[in-house]
Amino acid sequence: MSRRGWGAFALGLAMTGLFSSAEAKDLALAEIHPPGHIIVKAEELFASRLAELTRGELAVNIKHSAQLGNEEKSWESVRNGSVDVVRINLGGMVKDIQSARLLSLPYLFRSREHMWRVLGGDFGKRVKAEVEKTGAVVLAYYDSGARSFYTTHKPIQKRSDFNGLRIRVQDSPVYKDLISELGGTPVVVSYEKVNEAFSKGEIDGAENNLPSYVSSGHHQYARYYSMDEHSSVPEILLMSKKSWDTLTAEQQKAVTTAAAESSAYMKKLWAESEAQALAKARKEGAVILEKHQVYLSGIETYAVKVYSKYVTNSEDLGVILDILRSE
Ligand code: GTR
Repeated sequence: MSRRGWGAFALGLAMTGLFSSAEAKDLALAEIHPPGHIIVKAEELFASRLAELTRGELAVNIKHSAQLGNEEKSWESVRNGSVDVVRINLGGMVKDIQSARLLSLPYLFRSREHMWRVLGGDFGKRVKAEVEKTGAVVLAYYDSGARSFYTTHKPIQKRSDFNGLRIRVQDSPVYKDLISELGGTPVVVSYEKVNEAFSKGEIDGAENNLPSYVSSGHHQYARYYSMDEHSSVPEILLMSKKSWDTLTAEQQKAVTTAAAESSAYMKKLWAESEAQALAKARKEGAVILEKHQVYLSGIETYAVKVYSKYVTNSEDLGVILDILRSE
């Protein structure tokens, strides 16, 4: 066969997918969690399903443990197109996305089911539309459970326990205001640096969900975990618009399907991963204060003061009231 003939033959094979591995397009996925974290497991499923659905045309390369930088960097990279896919928490997007600001308000959701219903409705569409204006495509939301406070020397049970405490927060004005309202001092530290901040005595506490509390090792420094469950801010999987536009319509469909499947997979595993984290924390010496041991009413009163700052117009007030009233 002539060279030109072989070329056409190879092209034909590539089009049928038989040459797919040679033709595979690598998609880097920025993740701050290490392997073994429930989120990374969901991303592994996303990668394997996407490879299957595209017969090897798209290969996701999970850059875990913040190899590509912290979450703030990921959020920037996905918007400017320097990273293909990122998984971040909506709590870190509040400076740019008003709906993320509203989602971060304390005590907004009563349960995971409540949060999922809200995300599945008009509010979820609003988040998607606001995010997509910034140059990122929303692929899926993931569970992040409820976040609670944990501290090094004494447990938080009531509002006055915050006095004088330096509490690590994500770089979010909502969280900073919450801690100040409660009487503590917010300290912004990126996730990967929290253990260092604990070991240097720069912070007295932090807040997170149980799987992250344990997988990060924070429980080894801050052994009092007070289940106040002050916020439930979901995780989000995003693709840069720049990368999205290089995909064929069929590949885009495969990306959306694989992302939805990975989110459903994680939803199924979430409760179990919380239970495992709780058991591990207890086994390794953490003292867990159950919800009824934390005097929520005192804390809630201060937390809701934050609402008045972030719910700034009647439309958003309507949205928040709808969420609070919805089943
Ligand atoms: C985790 C979340 C991360 C990050 C982290 C943090 O639970 O999965 O995306 O937001 O909390 O507190 O910085």
